[in-house]
Parts: sequence; C-alpha cells; structure tokens
Amino acid sequence: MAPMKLYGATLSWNVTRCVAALEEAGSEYEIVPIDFGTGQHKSPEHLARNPFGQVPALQDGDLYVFESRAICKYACRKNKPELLKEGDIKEAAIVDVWLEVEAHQYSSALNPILFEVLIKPMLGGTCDQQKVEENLEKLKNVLQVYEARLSKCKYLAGDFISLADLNHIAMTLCLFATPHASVLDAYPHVKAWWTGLMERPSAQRVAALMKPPA
Ligand code: GSH
Repeated sequence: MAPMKLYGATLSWNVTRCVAALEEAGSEYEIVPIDFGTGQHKSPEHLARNPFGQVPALQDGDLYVFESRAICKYACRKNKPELLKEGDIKEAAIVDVWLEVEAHQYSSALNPILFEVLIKPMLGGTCDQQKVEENLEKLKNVLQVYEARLSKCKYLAGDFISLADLNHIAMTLCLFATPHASVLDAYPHVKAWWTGLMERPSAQRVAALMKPPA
C-alpha cells in the first residue's frame, strides 16, 4: 500500500506533532511540503485536503484527515492502537484526559508564547512581552499540575507511554528555541519525563526536522 502523505512544513509544530505520532506508530508516510510563501495552503488542491487552508493534512488513499490531533489519533488507531489504550475503557479515559489537557491547558498557554517569540518576528512584527509574561504564568500553573501527576506515575496517563505524552514533543521542542526553556527547571519530575521523551527515536526525528537548515 502507498505510504500516507502528510502535507505541511516541518517548521510548524502542528505538523511535527503528527510526525511524532506517525514515527512512534511505525507508520509508513512521507512529508509533502506546502509552501506558505506562494500561498499553496490556500490553493484549491490544499483546500480540498483541509478546508481551513491550514497545515497539516493527511492523505491515506481516499481518506483525508485534518486537525493535527485527529491525524495523530488516526496514526495510532491504524498502526499502534496501544498508544491510545483503546482495549481498556478506563485506561483509554485517562489517556483522553491528558490528550485534552495537552490541547486545552498546555498548548493554550504555550502557543501564544511561541507565536510571540518565534513567529511574530519572522512575520515582521514585534514580540508582545506582556503577553509572553502572562502566558508564562499560565504555563507555570499547568506545569505545577504536571509535576504532581508525574511524581505519581512515569507518564501522563500512567506507567505507560501514550499519545498524550507524544503530543507534547513538538511544542516543547519549540520552547527550547525561546529564551524561556528555564521555566521547566522548577519541576524536576516534568524535566525527567521530558528527558525520557527526548531519548525516543520519534522525538529525535522531530528535533532533526525542526532544526532550521545550517
Ligand atoms: N488546530 C489546527 C491543527 O492542530 O491542525 C491548527 C493548524 C494551524 O494553525 N496551522 C497553521 C497554519 O496552517 C500552521 S502551524 N496557518 C496558516 C493559516 O491559518 O492560514
């Protein structure tokens, strides 16, 4: 069967979130670059893949999936369902809890920081330092909850790796490209969890893809 196609630029953490899941699931896939510079993401071909004109989008034969977290779940369901623990209703519920926490707590705080520090200057704008500070405070509150959780179990959903952990890799790597990575220093269990995640080949692949060319 033909490999799946993941459309998008690997500088986007929404795209590399999918790469972490596809790699960890052992999926066969290829990355098809989409050029924002020429507006390719708003072309009719890409709008057919993602009607919001955004990346990522995934194609698997005649199936098109958009929204990065839906793509991640699809890769797991197709190639490594144990990353969602779907065989056990209670374990699956806890995986779901931490998938939601990543999407609505962690990313909600981290996304504006990354946008202000990394993206806005690239687009010719100026980083809004007040917004960064406000969201760093939000992020600290979230990390306090993570610290308590990870002092009780090795991974977020329990003593097993799940998609909930993997979905953190792309954005956290971007945090290390800002001057604010030291925010993690106050949370030793979070740091140990992160160090363990970074040892995984899937995370190393994401890190290599996100590194800007020398
Ligand atoms: N919730 C979406 C997901 O998780 O896939 C967000 C996707 C998103 O914001 N993609 C950005 C994009 O395509 C790149 S990181 N922006 C171009 C635009 O919105 O026109």
